[in-house]
Amino acid sequence: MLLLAGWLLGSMQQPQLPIKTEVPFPAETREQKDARMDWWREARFGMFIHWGLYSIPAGEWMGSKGQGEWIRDTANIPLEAYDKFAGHFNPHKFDAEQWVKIAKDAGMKYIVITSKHHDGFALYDSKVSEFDVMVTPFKRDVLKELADECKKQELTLCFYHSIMDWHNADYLPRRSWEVAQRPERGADFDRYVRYLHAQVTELLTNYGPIGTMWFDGEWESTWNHGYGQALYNLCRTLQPNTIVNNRVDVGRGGMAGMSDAGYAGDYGTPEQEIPTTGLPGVDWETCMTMNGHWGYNRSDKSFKSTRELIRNLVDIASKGGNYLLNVGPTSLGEIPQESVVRLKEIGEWMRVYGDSIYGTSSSAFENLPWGRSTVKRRNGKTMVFLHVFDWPADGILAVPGLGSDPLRAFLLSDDSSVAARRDGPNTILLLPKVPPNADDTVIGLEFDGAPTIYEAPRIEADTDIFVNSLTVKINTRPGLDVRYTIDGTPPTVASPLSSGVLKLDGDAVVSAQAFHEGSAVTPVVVRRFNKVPPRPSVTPTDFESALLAKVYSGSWDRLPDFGAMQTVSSFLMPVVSILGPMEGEAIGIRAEGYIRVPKSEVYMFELTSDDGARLCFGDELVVDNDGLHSPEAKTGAIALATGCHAIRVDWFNKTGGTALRLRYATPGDGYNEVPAAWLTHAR
Ligand code: FHN
Repeated sequence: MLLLAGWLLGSMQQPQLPIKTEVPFPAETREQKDARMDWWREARFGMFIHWGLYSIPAGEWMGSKGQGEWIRDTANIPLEAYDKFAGHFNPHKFDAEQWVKIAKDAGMKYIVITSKHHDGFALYDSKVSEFDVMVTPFKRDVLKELADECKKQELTLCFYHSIMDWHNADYLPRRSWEVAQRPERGADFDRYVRYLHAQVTELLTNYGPIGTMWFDGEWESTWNHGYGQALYNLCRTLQPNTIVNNRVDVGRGGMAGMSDAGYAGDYGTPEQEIPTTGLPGVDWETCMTMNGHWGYNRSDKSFKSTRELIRNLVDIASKGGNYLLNVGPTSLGEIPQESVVRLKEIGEWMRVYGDSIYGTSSSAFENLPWGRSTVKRRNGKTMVFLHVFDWPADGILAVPGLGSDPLRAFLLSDDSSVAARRDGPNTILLLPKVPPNADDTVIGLEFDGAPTIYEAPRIEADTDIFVNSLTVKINTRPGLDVRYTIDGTPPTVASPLSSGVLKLDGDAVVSAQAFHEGSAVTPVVVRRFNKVPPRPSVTPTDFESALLAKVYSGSWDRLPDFGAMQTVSSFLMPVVSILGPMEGEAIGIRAEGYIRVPKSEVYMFELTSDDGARLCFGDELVVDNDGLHSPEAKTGAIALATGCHAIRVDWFNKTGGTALRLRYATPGDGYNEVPAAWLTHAR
């Protein structure tokens, strides 16, 4: 088959690019990139479609119902057995016109569909693969039909293409459980990369203009920056205007989705999460399922409400991002009714309020207690859209920190005017008692030019507790007087001016507010700090170095009570990290012992894990990072007296990658690994 690939590549005018290079695609100016990204930044909202052979088992295998598009791996289905699904793929209800219309009516502007997921099955007529839709009873090129419909209905078509491939014999590594049945002998990864390039060439040659190439599965050890850069270059060579996500390369930092500098990719891809703040100057898109699975799972009825989906879209747009909302069609080719209903309702909202989403940029306000805001500049004016989630029962809405008076304020639902007046640091809007839309009613404020918005001061400190003393920073704002109190009373123009740093020796309630020309112009911000006694140390008598780790076997979505379970094995854990006995899937550990700290202080702990983990001191839970997730860190703090303290780390991995790391910091210092010398256990 690969000989055929070579011949076909020639016939497809495969550009003669290296499959590995560190040389980036020719640089483009900021203006050129802005022009390339313009449609995507305008769009803000797209449909993700995960569809393939995995829709046939629909999440179920040998009695297990929790599977998804990973079913071949998570259910350890041998290649031969999985390939048989191809003989049953006949989605006679597939209707490209209907799918595109559902997306369009929802207010979505682009569709990203899996041309090939990790299982290696191509949803299109690939001349370089025998594992595609043309060998199924269906025998129709799904992507071609979607491309034609997207053109007709004026949506942009994009492809998700997996770098990881569990079917192609040249892809490495194999799944750990199938190495015996599928030895790696004879596999040639560079030959696989040429195959990957050939398929990407087909996708960017035969289906018209493609908006984005959404790569995925870049995290395994065989993929590297050289391959990633070359694949990015290929896409941009074939279609210079296409946009390529950051998963083409290896610079992405886990599910948070953003890349380090120096790696290929035009935008970040947070997954199943929304960044806590906007990322100025960075293009990013949150992808998210409507229920708990990307691929169709017939048992999973845990669909997010329409309200939650609308508010996610608004929250993301208020931070300058795009929302790629997923549907997982059935093996018959139908988008699940639960998704259809939600998309229809979102579309009803978008028809009224879409102007406050499309082409907007991140919020002018850092924090609005009752909702979000988006901003759009148009015809020399600035539109500030206020998204009110929590409607005031009395119809009086306080907008904090607005230093300019709007030319007009109005409800987007009917263009009716809204009365506005100033009250100290707030602009007060007088609204109807009943919101036009309970999920999110949008108020437009129109300004001549950019409005002045005063950001509330920030009270910053490593922790809210301290043992000896604590340094607190109250940031100042250029042109503003930031004044503060430490007794819980609101600041006045007579209160002390913040110099930026405040040293606390005892409990305090710190309040800060910004003043301009003697008038308060921001809300008061408040933060409580407490001086606490350190947790008394213990004196273990007979101990030796390292934590004692007990191993458990099972498949969990959250940490179980290991204490009530049968241990499979045990080992010594000199540092809190992924060690040999922890490699693999469906595994858990409980590591227990003591940590010896050198001084009485507040210790902040950062626990990074994939999947879930928890850190306890005795019965006190200090860090909770439980749940199914890719590598992510959570932090917590505890005051400890000099000496030994009982410590316990629980961790589990269900499937896929693993991660476990524990770091510590004390106020004012950076995080460091917990030294092995600090860790012991009772003999
Ligand atoms: O492994 C894939 C998963 O199946 C799904 O495609 C998501 C969607 O972004 N991406 C990977 C998990 O991060």
